Formats: sequence, structure tokens, C-alpha cells
Amino acid sequence: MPLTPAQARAHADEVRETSVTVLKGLIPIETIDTWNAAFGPLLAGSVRREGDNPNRGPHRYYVTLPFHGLWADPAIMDNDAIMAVVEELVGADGVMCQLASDTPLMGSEHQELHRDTQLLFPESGVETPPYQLAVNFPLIDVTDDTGPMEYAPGTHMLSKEEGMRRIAGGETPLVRAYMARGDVMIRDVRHIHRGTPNRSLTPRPMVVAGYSRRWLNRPEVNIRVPADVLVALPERARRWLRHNPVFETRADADRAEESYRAFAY
Ligand SMILES: O=C(O)CCC(=O)C(=O)O
Repeated sequence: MPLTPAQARAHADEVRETSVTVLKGLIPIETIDTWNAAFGPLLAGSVRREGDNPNRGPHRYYVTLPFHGLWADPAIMDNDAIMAVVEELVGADGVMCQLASDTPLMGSEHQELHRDTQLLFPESGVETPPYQLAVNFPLIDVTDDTGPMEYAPGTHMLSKEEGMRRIAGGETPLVRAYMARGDVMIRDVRHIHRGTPNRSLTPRPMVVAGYSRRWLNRPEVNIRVPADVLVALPERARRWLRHNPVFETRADADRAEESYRAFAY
């Protein structure tokens, strides 16, 4: 269901103010369940390669999604409601630069509190409007048991020191991001946040699609786009993908692994 311009603005304003907005029940649950079933083998491959101490913390896996088949579904990658909010925040000339997933398993721990990006002018103490967003949706329901992300609202507009001070003093609480299958979160990744332990036996995959202002280069991520997938996408999706490498075949696109190492800002 598309958003009206006023609804899109209200969601964008919520991100500007708190760092997070949720579009509830946006993606059909059947689609999510199909993604979750297809995700199993990708996760198993990462667990085999990386063992139980991968780069996002123990028993926590960052898995890049191949950009073809169901993973490149335009109903999600070119979703009118998501794009309306994203365009409000980073401009209609922005870029999509990341498609991956974060999955804590049983045995995962609290991550350090961190932000996912550097500030643009860290020495200035002045925060800018948004320039880097994550669009997240879980492949299972996120409850206390399955390891909800915790975030500190408003800290995207503060220095790390000030944000940490407010969290430590209880002035800014850590909010647990409970989500049901089908919910989509759009967040400003400058907010201070952390992954929490998944205490269940079920992996908790969280898809992450990254969107940025057109001038932001994020060398740590990209989307390796097969040419046949690109030409079949709607014009808006092709435009948002324009800075990513394009490959003649899907096998070539799948070959290189993105190396998104654990770093915390
Ligand atoms: O998956 C989550 O709950 C958060 C993970 C996270 O913040 C990270 O890996 O940087």
C-alpha cells in the first residue's frame, strides 16, 4: 500500500527526530517465509566458512545476499512506501549500496554500543541531516527471546560521548526493536545501538538494505549486480543502483565476497 506524501513525510520526520520509523505489516508474510527458507543455505555457508566467531561478534553472522532471484524482488527493492520515506530523507537522487543480513544465533552476546557510520564532521560537534540509512526487516518475529536490536532514540544527532553519557545516566533509554514478520524499519545508522543475544534455537535473520546520499562513498559495501537482473528492474531501482558494479553473469556477480569487517564508530 503506497503512502500519501503526508504519511511519507511523517515517517521521515520520525526518523529525523528519533532515528527510527517502522512501516508495519508492509511485506506479505508469505514472502518473508519464502525468504527465510531460502536464507537457510546462505547462513549455513557462512557458518561453515567463518566458524562460531565471525566478524560481528560470537555466533553472529553478516551474510551478503546475492542480487538475483527472490533477493532482487522489485516489490521489495523498489517498494513505493519504502522509497517514499527514503527519498524524503536522502533525496530522490540517492543510491542503494548494500543488501545483506545480520543474524544472531543461540550463543550470541550483547554487542558493544556502536553506530554504523562515521560522522561527517566529527570534530565540529554539529550533526547534519541524514545521509546514510538502513532499511531492515526480519525473517522471523523479533521478540525478547530472538535478540532484538536495542537503540537509543535521538542519539543520531549527538556526539558519541554525549550519547553514551545520556544512556549511562538513564536520560536516554535503550529501546528494544520488537518487530513482526512483514514490518520494515527505516533508521538513521548514526544512532547508538547494539545487537542483543538470541536465546532461542531459531536464527534471527535481519535483512539490511543500505541507502545513502548520492555523494557518499561506502567502500566497505556494494551490490554486485548481474546485467540481466539490472535490465529487468524498474527505472527507479536501476537509478538507485547506478554506482554498483555490474557483471555479465550471475556466477561472476556471486564470486567475490564483500568484506564488511567489524568496526564500531
Ligand atoms: O542485528 C542486530 O540486531 C544489530 C546488529 C548490529 O548492530 C551490527 O552488527 O552492527
